[in-house]
Amino acid sequence: MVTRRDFFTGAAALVGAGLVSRAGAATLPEAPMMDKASTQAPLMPPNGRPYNPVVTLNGWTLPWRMNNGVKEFHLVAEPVVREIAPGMKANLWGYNGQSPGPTIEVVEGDRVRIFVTNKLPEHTSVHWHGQRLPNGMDGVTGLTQPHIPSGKTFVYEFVAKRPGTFMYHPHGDEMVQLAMGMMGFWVTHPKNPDFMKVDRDFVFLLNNFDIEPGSYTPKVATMLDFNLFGFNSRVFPGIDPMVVRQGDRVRIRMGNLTMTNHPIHLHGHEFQVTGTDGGWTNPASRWPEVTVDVAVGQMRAIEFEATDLGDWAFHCHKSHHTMNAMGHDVPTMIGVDHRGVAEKINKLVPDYMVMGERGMGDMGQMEMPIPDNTLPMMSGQGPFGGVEMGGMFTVVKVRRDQKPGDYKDPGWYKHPAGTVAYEWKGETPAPARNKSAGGKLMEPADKPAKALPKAPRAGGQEGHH
Ligand SMILES: [Cu+2]
Repeated sequence: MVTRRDFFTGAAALVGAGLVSRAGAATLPEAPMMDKASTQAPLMPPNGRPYNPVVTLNGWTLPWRMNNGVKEFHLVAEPVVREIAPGMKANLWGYNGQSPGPTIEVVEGDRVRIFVTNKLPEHTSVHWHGQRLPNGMDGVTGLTQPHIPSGKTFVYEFVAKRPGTFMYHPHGDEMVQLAMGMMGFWVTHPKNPDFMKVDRDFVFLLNNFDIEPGSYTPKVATMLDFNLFGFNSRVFPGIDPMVVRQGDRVRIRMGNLTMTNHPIHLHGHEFQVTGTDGGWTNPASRWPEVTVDVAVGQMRAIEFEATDLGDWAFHCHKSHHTMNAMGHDVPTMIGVDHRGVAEKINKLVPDYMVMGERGMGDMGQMEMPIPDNTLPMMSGQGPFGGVEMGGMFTVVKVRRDQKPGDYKDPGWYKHPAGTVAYEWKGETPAPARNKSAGGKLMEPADKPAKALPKAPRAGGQEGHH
């Protein structure tokens, strides 16, 4: 962590470099770039006040420079190429080489100066969602500041007054710029690093895109019918797992800049909502949940004790949000017997194939030719076969031997013998069912299977008559 000595040597070096009285007179801080879409190690603060850094899922934290006690960051708004998952890239707009932009981490009470250079083909601005700041730093084009024209750099400066969970995004031509991926996370750490301390603190934004299979650029006028849903502009199986050590207290912070709400669900553990973009929740107001709905423009911080070993699914509970682009225009064919139809069509189109007669589960396995630069609608291979998921899905991996601070993927969970659902190898006669006529319950006619437990019958009246 940061020592007092680091702090003083850092400050001394900057004072030696020349006194800077006004931001405008200073040289621009360096604008670090990122060219990878993988999760980067947390940035341990090299100077300034100490804090416990967050881990940005499939993202990174922006380094800063100290300038006379002011933390200076440099964001460059620009077109970027983002790998959405292996096999698909998208032409997005973002910051410093990626979309979303880098996470900004500061400490409560820090004076912060952010240089924003606009390399987009149109004007932009940056709104610092949730912050208490001077009105003129709020980033609403036309209302609180002029547009930042292409090629220009603007300076934002304020004190990070309130600790908590925030995000940033443009507030000018917003529909287009959000649809193109312009957004980033912001965490203001508490002055006291022991306040609400956790062992792992993951952050990411929820995204939606409408990118036609085979194309690279999102459709910017789409209102609701998006075909890609992601965490930090990645979709499963491109989203990294969140790796934790058994017994860790884990925080996951999410912000929603999509056009719809996302009920985010964790398997195997209960959590509490400990924070929103409005601040930490009052402990007396918390209750246990396994799903939290994150509405548009909201942020939620959830916390839980990682008690149970395993690979626990973590996903949006809207099932079409755990599905990639190819799944969105498939007709429902369940129960449609199209043997005759296929035969007739095959005479005209030899390769014609009908899909989905028995559900779409086969499609997760199918090696169907798909256009370039898109993803199968559901994919991802697990240790037992196809996971049949896409979009907003990843895994919380809880391991006994994961070292503190180690986020490396430990591979699939090795289940202890006898703890995995298994196939029944005995007889499987037709289950006993009631023969109801006109809603009247009758005595079961079929003999119940010898070894299988009786299936409860309609009405749940078993044993009550
Ligand atoms: Cu969702």
